[in-house]
Amino acid sequence: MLAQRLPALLVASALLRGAANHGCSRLSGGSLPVSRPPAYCSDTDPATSKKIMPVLSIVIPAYNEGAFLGQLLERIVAVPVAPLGFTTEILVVNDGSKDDTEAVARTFAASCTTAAVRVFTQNPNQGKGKAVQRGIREATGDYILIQDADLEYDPADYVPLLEGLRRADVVYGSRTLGQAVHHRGFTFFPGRHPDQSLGAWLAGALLTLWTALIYFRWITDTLTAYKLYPARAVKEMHLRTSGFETDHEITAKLIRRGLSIVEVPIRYFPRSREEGKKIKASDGFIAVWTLLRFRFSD
Ligand SMILES: Nc1nc2c(ncn2[C@@H]2O[C@H](COP(=O)(O)OP(=O)(O)O)[C@@H](O)[C@H]2O)c(=O)[nH]1
Ligand SMILES: [Mg+2]
Repeated sequence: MLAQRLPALLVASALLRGAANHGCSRLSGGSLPVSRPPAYCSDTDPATSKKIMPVLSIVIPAYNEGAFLGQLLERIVAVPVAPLGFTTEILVVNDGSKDDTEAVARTFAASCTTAAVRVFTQNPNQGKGKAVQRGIREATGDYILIQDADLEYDPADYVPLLEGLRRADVVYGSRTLGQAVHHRGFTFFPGRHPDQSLGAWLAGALLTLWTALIYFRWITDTLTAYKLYPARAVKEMHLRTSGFETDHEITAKLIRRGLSIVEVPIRYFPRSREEGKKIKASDGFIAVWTLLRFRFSD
């Protein structure tokens, strides 16, 4: 009985610690704990003495997401990142889609006047990881944010993600912490969204424990799609994987290079397989192997 409940209890206690460490009240506002100067505000043009705004590159790997992409792009350009000191560029990487993903992206790029939108095409389909790598190569910004092409995440959460850069080199959006903030009360499955499958929740919890075991880092949501990296750190990596596991390869390499990672709570709106979800149970096993593989090799 205890053995059955152990993962849930471990995650519960860690969530509480995580909430304390990570400042879970961020979504509801409040002042920023400034323990380090915000790296992104530091550059000044020596000729004009004006602040140079750092560029945030938003990389969108998209595979058959024509139904969601247009609405997503509209939501992205509506996010007020300028008050945080950033300008943005958006890079859509169409990963060999068979639907109208490419047309939706190009139509938006042609009509958008408020942000630079660039569209790249991989043919044939090569996997999410390869699409992310194309985006990383093409990005010209100082920071790279990965944004899935569906509507499971809310671009409004760019604000807490960018604010997280005041506290660490790398920021991950945690759905687990987000649930702890938004859905209080007792649950056997802490951090689980009511519409998230038990299997997906369990895979996430086990990956948290696995990462803690082999890297000594507590990351409540290793599977999150919202990951904000310093461009230089990921551009110099030689990435070897091509699917969903590229996320874990990058996490492993960031930790091994000594970069600090902070998590901030984010919202999550899980979609079903019928609505287009593509990640499978087998990707969980591949994630476990990937974390182990890059613990000892590069
Ligand atoms: N499955 C899959 N997804 C891809 C591929 N290339 C890009 N993606 C994108 O990867 C993102 C994540 O997919 P999703 O099924 O929602 O997985 P999850 O959000 O990680 O659970 C979506 O934006 C996909 O369009 C690919 O080759 N295969
Ligand atoms: Mg998704």
